[in-house]
Amino acid sequence: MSAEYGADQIQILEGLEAVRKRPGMYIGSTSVRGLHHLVYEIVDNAIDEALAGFCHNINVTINEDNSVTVEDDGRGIPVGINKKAGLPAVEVVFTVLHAGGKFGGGGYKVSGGLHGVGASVVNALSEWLEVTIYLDGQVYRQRYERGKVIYPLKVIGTCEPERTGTTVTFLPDGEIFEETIFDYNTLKQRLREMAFLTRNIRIVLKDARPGQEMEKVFHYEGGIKEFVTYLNRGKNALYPDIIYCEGEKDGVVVEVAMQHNDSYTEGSYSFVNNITTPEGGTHLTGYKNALTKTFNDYAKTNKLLKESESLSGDDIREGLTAIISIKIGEPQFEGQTKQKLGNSEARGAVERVVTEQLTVYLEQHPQVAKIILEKSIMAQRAREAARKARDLTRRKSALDGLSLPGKLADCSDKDPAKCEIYIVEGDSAGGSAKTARSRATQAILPLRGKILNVEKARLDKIYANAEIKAMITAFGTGIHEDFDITKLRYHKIIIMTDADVDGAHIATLLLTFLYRFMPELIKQGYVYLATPPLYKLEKNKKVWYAYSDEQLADILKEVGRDQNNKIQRYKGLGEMDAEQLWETTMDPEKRILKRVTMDEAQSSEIDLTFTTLMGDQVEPRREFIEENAKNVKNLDI
Ligand code: TTJ
Repeated sequence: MSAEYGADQIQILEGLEAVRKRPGMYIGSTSVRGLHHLVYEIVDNAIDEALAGFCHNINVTINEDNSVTVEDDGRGIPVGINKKAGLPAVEVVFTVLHAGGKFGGGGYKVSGGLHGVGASVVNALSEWLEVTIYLDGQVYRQRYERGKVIYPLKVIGTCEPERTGTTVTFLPDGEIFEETIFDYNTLKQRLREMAFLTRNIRIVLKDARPGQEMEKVFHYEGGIKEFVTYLNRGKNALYPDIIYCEGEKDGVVVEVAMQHNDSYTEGSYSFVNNITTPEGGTHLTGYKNALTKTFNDYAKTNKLLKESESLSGDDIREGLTAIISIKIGEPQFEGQTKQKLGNSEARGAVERVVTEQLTVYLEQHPQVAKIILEKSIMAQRAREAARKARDLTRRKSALDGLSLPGKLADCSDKDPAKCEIYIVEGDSAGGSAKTARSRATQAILPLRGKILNVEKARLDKIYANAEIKAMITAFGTGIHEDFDITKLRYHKIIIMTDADVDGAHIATLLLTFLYRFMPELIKQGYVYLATPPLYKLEKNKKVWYAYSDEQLADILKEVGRDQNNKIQRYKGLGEMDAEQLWETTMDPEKRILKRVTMDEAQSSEIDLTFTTLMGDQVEPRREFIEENAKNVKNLDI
């Protein structure tokens, strides 16, 4: 350990010690999410250097020992002595806890750049961290362990004078994090997002771990325009352009890109200083105001709408994919999770930039304007029809009291906490489930055939759909503005479909419906997937069930492979009799349920996950964590 300890150093150590004592305050949590947050904190610093115009390449590598290296070609963190601290600036960056932790209330990220408070936090939470700086032909290095300086900044060699940049490698501390293994795909999603939001930066993500080597380059010359193209991939765009507005007002840099597709759902994602704001805020309000006003004005001026009529914002944004990205010096965040932008100047800035530029765009592109307005007017009519249909059902249920769907075999217990509803694909499987169930607490709702894809249907059609109506009435919560979670009749909503591609597809359609219409059910953890077995193995009157190919292989290894084995491959729930269905999939003592999770912060990634699943028919399973640890141990899902 270097030098004597002055008061400043003691203060520094106390600061980082506080981070180690309450890591959640600084990085949100010590779960796998917090773990990945460390990487973003470091990358943010390099992104700042890119925003300042000095950095063009960022390399992120997951190393063999599960440490991570972040490398940039910026100017290099200054190495000169910082007067106030009496230490090299780089040492200050890594050892002095900057004011106002991200999650600690009080302010947000402040510092030289827009980001950059995180480096000392990452350092404090790392078993070790090494920084290397290429600057003025010298290579500097310093090492820290759990935030403590191991040696003073030293020169370890020379480099070409043109070579500048910063390289940081750190190993997350196993004493702090519940999980220390990085997930390539998680980093990939966020780094891709960062690359879209920072036009022209080139980010290379590498996984160097043996057996899982991967590499991906993110470089988008079009920035957020390309982001919109990416989000609309696999959908049908209504016109070829990406509408793009950019400008600066009152110190707020505004960028908006948008394009409609032929779907009926809106996908707007807003960012402040490259950080996603799932709860929106003033910038999003400004954007929405501008859109509604500009399209209504245009429609009236051009006689596409009567003076007395007007389109709602929702109508105009039906099928619209948009990125709203602003950069602001001192963002203020509000709301419970501090994710909602509060700066009032942001509303005005976005509103003015978008109104001005969208007005010009529409005047110059009357064809595009016409396409959008035709869609908006259709949306308005459908919304009107849906409202009438809903009013009708509301009135009906007020008259009849709550009338449950005819197909529902309800349970007798009335305590929602004890009750479960199985949503079962197909009448025959529904029949077995009705026989098999435990009547007191398990209700069965069989659904016929394919479920309506709510991504591809308008509201009026959705409300007219029998299966959807049955689910809404069975759950008891209502939807949209009527939604009331306290009226939920079952605290477990269990989707039970065949363990094949079709079954996965149906499960995905059901989840899409829940995600779009009753997201609270997923957020609060009420939605589950049942796991029917794939195989039954019989040998000498003994029976095993396997829920994956790997598990079957394991069982075979244990019992031995010989001709006494009778292996049955289940293709559908219908192949099991009621007793087997109970034993393998419904008995609370033995079944495996996977709880469906949704990141509380809904981001473009989640939406993408759903759209991707819908498009590619990938099994939804990987998205879900398992409940029931006792059973899961010997499973490989
Ligand atoms: C500060 O102002 C003078 C020129 O350099 C500026 C700076 O700090 N640049 C900078 C920091 N570039 N890259 C970083 C950086 C990169 C990584 C990977 C990690 C950290 C903590 C900072």
